[in-house]
Amino acid sequence: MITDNQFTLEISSSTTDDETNYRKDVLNDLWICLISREASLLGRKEVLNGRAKFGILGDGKEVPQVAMARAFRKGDWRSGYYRDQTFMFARGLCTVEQYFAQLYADSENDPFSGGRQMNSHFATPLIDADGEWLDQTQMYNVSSDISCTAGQMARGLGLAMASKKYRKLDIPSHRKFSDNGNEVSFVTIGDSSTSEGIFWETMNASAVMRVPLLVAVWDDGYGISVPVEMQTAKGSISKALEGFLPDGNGNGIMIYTVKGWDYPELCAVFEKVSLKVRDQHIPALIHIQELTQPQGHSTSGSHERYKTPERLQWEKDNDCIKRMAEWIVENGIATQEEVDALKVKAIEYTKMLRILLGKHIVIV
Ligand SMILES: Cc1ncc(C[n+]2csc(CCOP(=O)(O)OP(=O)(O)O)c2C)c(N)n1
Ligand SMILES: [Mg+2]
Repeated sequence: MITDNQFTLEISSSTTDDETNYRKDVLNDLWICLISREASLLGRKEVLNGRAKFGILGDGKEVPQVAMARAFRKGDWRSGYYRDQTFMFARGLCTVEQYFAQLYADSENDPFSGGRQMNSHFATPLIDADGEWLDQTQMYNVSSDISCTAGQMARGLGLAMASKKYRKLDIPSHRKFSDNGNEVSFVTIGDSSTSEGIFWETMNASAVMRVPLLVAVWDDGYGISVPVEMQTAKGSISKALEGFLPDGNGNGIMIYTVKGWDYPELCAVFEKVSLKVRDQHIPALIHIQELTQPQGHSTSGSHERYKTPERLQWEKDNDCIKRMAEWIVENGIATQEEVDALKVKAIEYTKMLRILLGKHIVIV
């Protein structure tokens, strides 16, 4: 788990408590993004060096995920897909060690699937060692990830529906499952997976049933090698969905767009939208635009083969962590030197981890 105790930054004593806490929060988020990026870079190397079979990594999606983690409360559910390692690190649900254990299919140390699933296929337990239900209202809940894209939609809808039912029925013996329906079911999905039928069925049903579903679309402009214009109407899922916008009676889906590199806006949008969804049980979709894939889709490909030099340069210039760091410096939250020092620390931390992990790896 990446926690504050691994993160020690000198905070100037001349600042107020609020300023200090804000600065700490922002820099802690940057730290998580940096560690997550290093884990992705190392993850690809581990596969290409033959120490793991396949990797699908979360680089280029880090910043919106620290923002989503801030809005995610105990009792909430995530039904997502393979890009969400940064969210898991940020919410304290996965350590970097566990992340690599799953990449290595390490049956003893992968807590999510015992080495059976691909990497970044996360889950949290529902029962304790005695087979008793855990109190889900006191936990950050993650439904077990599956590899078929958009498969997370139906589960996310079911979880949201459960909250609606619990609010209506208020069953005393079920208090471990819901706090009067005040949960949000967070679903994450890639831009191209929104072309699938189950995405559209889910969106329609969520509006008809008025359930607390919040869908975040990580839009990196590609589904493997296929650009978004070739599979989404108008090249934009938020535009394509406009007919779902709520009417005067709150029937429909609230739709928001935000750039994936805009850290303050992402935090504000996730916070505001999740409160509305939680309180009013109106579904929402946040279209997170201008994300990137610094290393391409997965370890099985090389995006230099299908992206133009201009696109590759654009992805470098608009890397979400790069832009978050620029915002931090421009707004005096930290100096360039402090940001650079964090980057060095993240590289050292990951290298150290690689040495520790190496002791456990059997090279086949
Ligand atoms: C039902 C299904 N069809 C196809 C695939 C193969 N596949 C894996 S990832 C992927 C592209 C997903 O792109 P997108 O939804 O944009 O997410 P991204 O990887 O870009 O974050 C495809 C087609 C799959 N896993 N499941
Ligand atoms: Mg995509």
